[in-house]
Amino acid sequence: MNIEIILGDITQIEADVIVNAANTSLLGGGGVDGAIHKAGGPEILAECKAIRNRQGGCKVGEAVITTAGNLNARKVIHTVGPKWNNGNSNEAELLRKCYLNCLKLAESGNYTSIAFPNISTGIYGYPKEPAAQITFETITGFKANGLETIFLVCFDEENYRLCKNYFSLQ
Ligand code: AR6
Repeated sequence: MNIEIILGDITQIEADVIVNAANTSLLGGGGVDGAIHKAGGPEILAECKAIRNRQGGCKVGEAVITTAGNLNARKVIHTVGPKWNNGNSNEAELLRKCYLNCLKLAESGNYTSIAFPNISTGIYGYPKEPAAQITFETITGFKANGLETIFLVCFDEENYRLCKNYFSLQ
């Protein structure tokens, strides 16, 4: 499995699957969620609403899949990261679950490439260093069975530097 760390905007990435850092409502928001819905167009929100009607949104640590609309991707996987609460609310395990459930969902659809943002490290306030460590451990510990390329798309220099450091250790 090939892992690429990129500094940039995830809406510009070409990959089978683009991961969104959503919220439990699946109705959109700011940050990367806002950017993905804006670039991908209304089809994504329409499918999110259908999922909401079926199962009532998405729980923290879980993931759901929709069309990618106008993005250069086949699918968007929406996952909901934990809000940082000083490490007192099982945040590390929930963040790990986000990455893992996205990877599993991508593999179950036979997709070969997936692009992640740095889940929870923006509006949800997860400190970037421990988040990068969890991202690294979860991605490198995943036994891929079809996935060939994982892009980790960092929007800010700090996440980029931290992720570069962790992933260069492998
Ligand atoms: N491409 C890649 N990464 C991005 C982009 C982009 N275009 N825009 C922001 N980031 P955030 P969260 C980075 O806040 O912390 C939303 O309102 C950003 O720099 O998008 O999981 C949802 O609806 C940061 O490193 O998501 C939820 O309510 C990372 O993406 C809430 O925010 C995640 O930041 C989720 O908060």
